[in-house]
Amino acid sequence: MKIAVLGGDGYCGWATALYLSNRGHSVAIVDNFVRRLWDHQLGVQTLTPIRPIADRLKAWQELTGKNVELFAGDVTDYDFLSSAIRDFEPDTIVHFAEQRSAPYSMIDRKHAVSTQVNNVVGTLNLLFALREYDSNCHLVKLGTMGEYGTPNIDIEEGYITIEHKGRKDLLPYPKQPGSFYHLSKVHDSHNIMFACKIWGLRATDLNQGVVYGTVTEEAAMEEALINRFDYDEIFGTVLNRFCAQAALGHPLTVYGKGEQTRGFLDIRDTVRCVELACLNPAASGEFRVFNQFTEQFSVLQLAHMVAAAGGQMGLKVEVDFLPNPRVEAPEHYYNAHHSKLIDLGLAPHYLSESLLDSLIGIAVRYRDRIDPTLFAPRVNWRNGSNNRQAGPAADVPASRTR
Ligand code: NAD
Ligand code: USQ
Repeated sequence: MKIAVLGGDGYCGWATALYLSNRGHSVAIVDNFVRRLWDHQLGVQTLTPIRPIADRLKAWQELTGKNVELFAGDVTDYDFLSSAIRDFEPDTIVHFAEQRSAPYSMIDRKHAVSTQVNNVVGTLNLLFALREYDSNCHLVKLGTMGEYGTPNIDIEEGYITIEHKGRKDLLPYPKQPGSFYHLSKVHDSHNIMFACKIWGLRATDLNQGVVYGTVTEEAAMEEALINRFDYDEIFGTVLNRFCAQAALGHPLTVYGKGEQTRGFLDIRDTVRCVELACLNPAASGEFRVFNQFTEQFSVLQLAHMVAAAGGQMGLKVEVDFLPNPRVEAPEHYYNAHHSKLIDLGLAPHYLSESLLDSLIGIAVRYRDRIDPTLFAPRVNWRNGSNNRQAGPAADVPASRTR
């Protein structure tokens, strides 16, 4: 297949682009590298030393003989996006190119607005570009499990049958997201569903859980292909952060009592799920939703797993309970269904099998690059625009230097 990977220089996108290229698909990356700019502005950097995109693509070409095309530009620029799509002529477009951090979107008004403009406008542009180019081209869009929030009933895969006053209907599952970032994903979902209905587009919304790990077969082939591993308070996701903290002997930063439960998956399963969605496209006019995660854990369960695995590696790991900077249910029911990707052939990698190698091992290897001042959470959901005073991590450009 010809597959365009929007956001292909990012964490999920880079792993996906290489994986699809390695499986024989013809791949193009579309990215404006704004994520590298945000890191710079915030004074943070990935634990792993990622190379510039030109070096990455050259290394891949030299190693495998496979060419991944690059279209450098902003998906919120419609003329750029539509011409890139017409030039490459993809069968499928995988859309990762969004601002994806909840804390970033909660820094202040400016960051909330820029997150929603970047994400909602980019996706809207893509819908119009698809209609203009070829409505048969399949859109595989990265959504998030956080669109649903934490309701006191089971979470279904996208839709729920509701009976009301004697009548029944199959309706989009209610959305109760927990940040302006997560809200941007809900707005995207609504726009995509509407475009499928009116223009007959075909789309799959992958409501992905929290991704962990950095090692995929392709990214591990050579140092120049290494993927990013974020551990700072803005872009670091919880398990990656805990592993970096364990590697440095810093107490694990559990927010609140750590009873928040979420769906998680290994990055090796992210790439496989995307491939499965590409190979089994939605029907014309169909807006399909898959819940993309493999296991669910509470934050405290994760902390205990990291402490136990770290202990086996000779690391002394303590757990710290910090006041939760986010507004989220301290304790809640969580049972989210996730069978559609398994039905298509996903064979999950489980956390208990990968934690040592893929996560703590990498964190220990690059331990000298860890800046412990990036661990403390400074962005507080309750502060509105006052997070600009909360610390250098919250300001742009950052005064924080390493
Ligand atoms: P990332 O920040 O590492 O990568 C995103 C990439 O998109 C970056 O390379 C960035 O430069 C690019 N980008 C952003 N806006 C763009 C624009 N306007 N034009 C062109 N390129 C742009 O993020 P990630 O962790 O790889 O996440 C990718 C997608 O997956 C996001 O949509 C995110 O919401 C979703 N997701 C991620 C996770 C996770 O745990 N990382 C979990 C669930 C869903
Ligand atoms: N948490 C801690 N300690 C930390 C960091 C986080 O206890 O040091 C807690 C948070 O309070 C939250 C949970 O861990 O309850 C998950 O936080 P996270 O930062 O790992 O993940 P989140 O903000 O939800 O966002 C990440 C990605 C986002 C994606 C989402 C999937 O950054 O792009 O959409 O995971 S989901 O959570 O399913 O919505």
